[in-house]
Amino acid sequence: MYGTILLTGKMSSTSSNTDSKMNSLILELERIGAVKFGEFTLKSGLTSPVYFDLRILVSFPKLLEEVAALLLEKVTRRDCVLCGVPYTALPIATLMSVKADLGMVVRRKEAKSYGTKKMVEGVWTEGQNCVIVEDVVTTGGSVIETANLLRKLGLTVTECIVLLDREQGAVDNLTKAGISVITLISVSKVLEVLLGAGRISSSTVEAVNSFVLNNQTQGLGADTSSVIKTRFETRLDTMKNAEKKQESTESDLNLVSTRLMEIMLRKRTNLCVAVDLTSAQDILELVEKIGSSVAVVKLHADIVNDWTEQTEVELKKLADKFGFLLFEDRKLADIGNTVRLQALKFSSWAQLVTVHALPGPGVLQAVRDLQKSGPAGLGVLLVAEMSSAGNLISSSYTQETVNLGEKNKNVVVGFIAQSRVSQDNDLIQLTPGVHLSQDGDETDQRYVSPADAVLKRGADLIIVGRGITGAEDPAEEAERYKKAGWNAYLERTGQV
Ligand code: 5IU
Repeated sequence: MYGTILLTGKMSSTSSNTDSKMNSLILELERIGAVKFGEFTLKSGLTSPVYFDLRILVSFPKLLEEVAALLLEKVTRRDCVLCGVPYTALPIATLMSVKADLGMVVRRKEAKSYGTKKMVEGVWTEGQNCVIVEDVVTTGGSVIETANLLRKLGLTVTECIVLLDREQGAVDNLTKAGISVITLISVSKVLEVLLGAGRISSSTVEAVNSFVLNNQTQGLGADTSSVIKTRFETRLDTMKNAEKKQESTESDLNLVSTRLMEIMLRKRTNLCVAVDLTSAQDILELVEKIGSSVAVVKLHADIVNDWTEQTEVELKKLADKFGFLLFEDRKLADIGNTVRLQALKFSSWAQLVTVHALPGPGVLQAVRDLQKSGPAGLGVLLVAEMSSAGNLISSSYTQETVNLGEKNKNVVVGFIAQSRVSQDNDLIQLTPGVHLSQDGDETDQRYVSPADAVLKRGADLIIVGRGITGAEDPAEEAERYKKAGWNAYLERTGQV
């Protein structure tokens, strides 16, 4: 099968020759199951329609050798040592090292607890070049981490050779970290070849393309002010560290708000769309159109005439595909036991729910009890203020609500409010009553613009309903609100 194996490290093949080698490599990777399509939960918690498992290459020595040979063709310098990022790239780098007679260094995952406590094994000279070898890159984070360690130890790292790029921003991130990247295969190439060979359908191609597009990681906040970055990233870091130390993250942190912050930064959006439609089909069609623009989709399941479990399944699929949270705006307000039973009805698909603080702390305890039932749990948004004219919420009720939220950050994500009710940066403010061209509706709704909601009222996210759902082109309108909301957010947080 792999009769002609190139191991000279020279650029000896013509481009069509290289193309056909690449095509057969992709077909082989799919055949052995190193490339899979379906539904896969990634480390990040996201569901991906494609999965690359190159760890299994070690069971296919000829293919492993071919991969090493093709990667070696990309290493142009001979004054370097190689370093494979553990573990998958280690055997690949080893083969490359042997065939090209280039030295290798091995990075440990954990420092030894005895002897020299070295993090990197091997011999090198101060300033010597090191080329990193990696199997798959998504954010490029592991390569950057490896490069930083090697640099600390005196090696010069400017280059990385990658077998497969998921095209989600790694090249950008690595370039910014001073590492130039050469990739052998991209996700687009994989899709093109497998589609051409009839191994996958065009709907699979579409699903993967959409996942890649909606899950870009480059420059997390490259155009984001340092204030938002500090606010959100401190939180994300705390979360990751707790996870690493396997500490319980239940006590003072809330997974849903971390996920929400992460989505906002990644998609650069602070838009929540209120999809107040009464037909399930209409809802799904609309969400498909606006999915790439939003951080949150807000629903009232109880206004939908034909809501079924299938609606929940389809909504979850869209949420995974586009990367947004589902928010059931139920406004729970009963005693704990009833609230627990009510929340059980939607905790399998929603990650956010509105709650009135008026029953007291028991209402939060009821939701907290359900936190473990969903993949990311259920987070509470307390109704601190309302947009409707003549509403009965008093300033002392607002204050009591805020106090309750600030004391229960393990279950409370933030507030629905018309002004900056809390100074606690861990809590997120969502502001409804936002429209670009109207002051109100024919009943009691009062509107402000996205810019005013963010700049004057302190919204972290704007909630927009009919401004988008009633537009002729909801996709285009969602983009317009997204831009208006995010630009205002950058402006505000840059000024703080
Ligand atoms: N909503 C408000 N105001 C509030 C609260 C909730 O408008 O104070 I609390 C909900 C109602 C609707 C959405 O689902 O937000 C706003 O939709 P329109 O943008 O279509 O008005």
